[in-house]
Amino acid sequence: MEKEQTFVLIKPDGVQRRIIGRIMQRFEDKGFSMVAMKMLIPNQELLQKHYEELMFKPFFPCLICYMLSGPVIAMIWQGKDVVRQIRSMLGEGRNPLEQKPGTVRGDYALELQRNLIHGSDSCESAQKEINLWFNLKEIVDWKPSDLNWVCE
Ligand code: DAT
Ligand code: MG
Repeated sequence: MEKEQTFVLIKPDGVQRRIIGRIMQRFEDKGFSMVAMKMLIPNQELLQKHYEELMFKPFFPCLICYMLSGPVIAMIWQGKDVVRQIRSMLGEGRNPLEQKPGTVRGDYALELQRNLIHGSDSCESAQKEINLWFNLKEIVDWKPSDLNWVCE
């Protein structure tokens, strides 16, 4: 069974625009399993850690302010090649205007900052982000009953 995991965050605009379900549907349809989920309003400290690599970018204060503006949905998704697959399903490249139709950002977003969703960009950052946003006991170990029909 493929245990690769990735961290996905539906940002405040995704929650306010009521497209949580449609986004999650895409990942379920592909054959991935959700193993943790919670809604929260993140605090500044958590966001600063999450985006620590961008700390010195001029847009950083604006990014933090936007991410603090309402509830988000934090999730862990599991499955074969899930880190790379979900990045491509989001629309890799942060500018939604450059994403293809069929991707989340390509279908639902127009702006660089209001790009709806975050997905880990590597297995290493997935582990780091999962540890930052979740406790071990919030992660559910389960096996979908159709898994043998999805993966060979
Ligand atoms: P991604 O979200 O595709 O992983 P990233 O990690 O480089 O992109 O940047 C994180 C977020 O920061 C991104 O989703 C939107 C915001 N951002 C990046 N570059 C920006 C810019 N030049 N102006 C405004 N916001 C920006
Ligand atoms: Mg990133």
